[in-house]
Amino acid sequence: LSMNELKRFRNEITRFMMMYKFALDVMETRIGVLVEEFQFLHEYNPIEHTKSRLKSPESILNKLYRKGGDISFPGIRDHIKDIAGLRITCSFLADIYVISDMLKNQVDLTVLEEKDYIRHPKPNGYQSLHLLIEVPVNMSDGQERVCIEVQIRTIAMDFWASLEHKIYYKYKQDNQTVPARLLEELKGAANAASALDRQMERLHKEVEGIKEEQSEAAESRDNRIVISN
Ligand code: 0O2
Repeated sequence: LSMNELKRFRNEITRFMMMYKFALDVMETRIGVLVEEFQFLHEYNPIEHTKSRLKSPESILNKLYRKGGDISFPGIRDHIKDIAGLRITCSFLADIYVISDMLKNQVDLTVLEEKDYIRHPKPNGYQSLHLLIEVPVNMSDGQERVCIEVQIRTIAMDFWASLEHKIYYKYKQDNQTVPARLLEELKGAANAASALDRQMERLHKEVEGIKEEQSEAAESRDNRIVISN
């Protein structure tokens, strides 16, 4: 390759990756807007934190190689759907579906695929809601529709997935099979995380119910005062 060709190629890669970064920026802004409005209406924040990441060119190429796609920009676009990833960690189980429904209701976003590993956990116990979402990004020469992977989960699911990833990393890296006892224990830990999620959700609903009763009681007290005046 000549120096000029090399430069052109480097610019193409940079612009290609920029598109995914912009798509993440767009999504993060939208999530921020939803959360602020939700907090105003319901007096609590359903999101603990969000984290976005761009896949490195090296792991894009590794994945492309595994999937058998050709090394071209359209090849990468078609085969690798998680170049841009956004992880949303929610407080309670129900919040996951609230956030997912709010995203689905945005007319210019297209949900290409949904995988519900909460209703149908993976055999190892992994839980999360995965959405592949096409996001409009306005570039100088027109609009691009960029696909990003959104993972929505609770703190307990995130805790399990992060540690499972760390525990398995060594085995996965060396292509070794994971010992059956480890698999079983991690599945047990996933069940414990899931039980914790259900317990916290129940407590949250109980407290919400009490708050609602209190505000209804206060409202009817106020009404009586108005009438007696
Ligand atoms: P990273 O570094 O987190 O991005 P594909 O995406 O095509 O490879 P698949 O199975 O269709 O394969 O995708 P799926 O099931 O939607 O899951 C992809 C991502 O979900 C993974 O990305 C992980 O982030 C997460 N994930 C899925 N299963 C597990 C699991 O068993 N344990 C943990 N800790 N995370 C999981 P990457 O690319 O593997 O990694």
